[in-house]
Amino acid sequence: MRYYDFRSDTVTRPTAEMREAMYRAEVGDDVYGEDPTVNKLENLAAQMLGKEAAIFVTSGTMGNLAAVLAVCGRGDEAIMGTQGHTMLHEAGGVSALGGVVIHTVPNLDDGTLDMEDLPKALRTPGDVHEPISRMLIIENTQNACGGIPISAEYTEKAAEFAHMNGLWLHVDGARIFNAATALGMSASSLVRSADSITFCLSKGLCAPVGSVLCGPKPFIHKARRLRKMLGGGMRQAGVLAAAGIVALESMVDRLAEDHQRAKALAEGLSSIPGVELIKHSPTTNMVFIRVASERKLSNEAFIAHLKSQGVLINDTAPCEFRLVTHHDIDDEAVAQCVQAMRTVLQQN
Ligand code: TLP
Repeated sequence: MRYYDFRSDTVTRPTAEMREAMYRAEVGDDVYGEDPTVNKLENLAAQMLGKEAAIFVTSGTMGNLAAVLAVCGRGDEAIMGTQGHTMLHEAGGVSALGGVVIHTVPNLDDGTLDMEDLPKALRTPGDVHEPISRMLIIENTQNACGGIPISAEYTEKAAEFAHMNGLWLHVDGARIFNAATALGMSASSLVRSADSITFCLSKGLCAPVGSVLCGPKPFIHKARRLRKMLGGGMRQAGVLAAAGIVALESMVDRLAEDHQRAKALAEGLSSIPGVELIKHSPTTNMVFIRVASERKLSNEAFIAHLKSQGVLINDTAPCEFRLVTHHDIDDEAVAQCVQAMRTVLQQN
């Protein structure tokens, strides 16, 4: 049976061009800095994000963790959203491995952190009772709030606040190219005022593995030691970086197609009685829905019924679900998904 997989854009498989590039990749030992393909990817990424340097890491999670550990010592505090991926889905790594205190601020509906809440989250410098505020993390696109693109203006305001208060601004830009596409601007101008950014090659850009952390040279130098410490020194990683180069050179422009299909999917789904679009979606490649709860269909049963119709989705809360469009989702997949959901809800 063929499954249409809407669970995430992480499920994308490498394209034929990527597999060819991986096969032909020139490699060396990257821990010695001698893998020409990794070096090429890092230079390209730094240039595209407008930062001084970059480091290829195994995952978005490792990129964010290395960034936090490079800036915060044990007992230091990182401010982030209650709906931030670093808070919700990174296994508490910054605290478990770095002894970093997480200070959350609620995300507003539009994915941002309220500029009025941020000053209240600051600790008093010099007060021996308190941790030291060291870092602010924002996420773009903001996944859990709806895949929302966060504007350059907001990022600049957040940076101004951070820098005035001696904080480092890190952007978890796992899907920064989706944000840039939606906002019609370059990724580099979107994150110009941020100190560092992690972005993922392995989501909508279709590379099989990997993310890149970008920032100033001394910070990336620190991150290199941390990557080694975290077990991410990958030796002949050029085989993976080769796919990453294809991702950056030829997969960015097509993200607009995913956004178009998310719109078509949202339109189709919202025409089904009992299905409601939530979280302002879609603004990029994510569609969030609420399915009328009086149906008494558990999330597990709903997901299983859809699976039996060839459609895979994830839930995010009781009666709430996320569907993500990506390279492996074509128009037929969208039509099939809408049809499957209509059938499941008619029959249950
Ligand atoms: N997100 C995954 C899940 O972990 C939720 C997904 O399917 O969306 N930052 C953001 C904003 C992310 O959405 C993700 C992955 C990451 C970081 C982590 O990236 P990886 O999976 O490469 O560690």
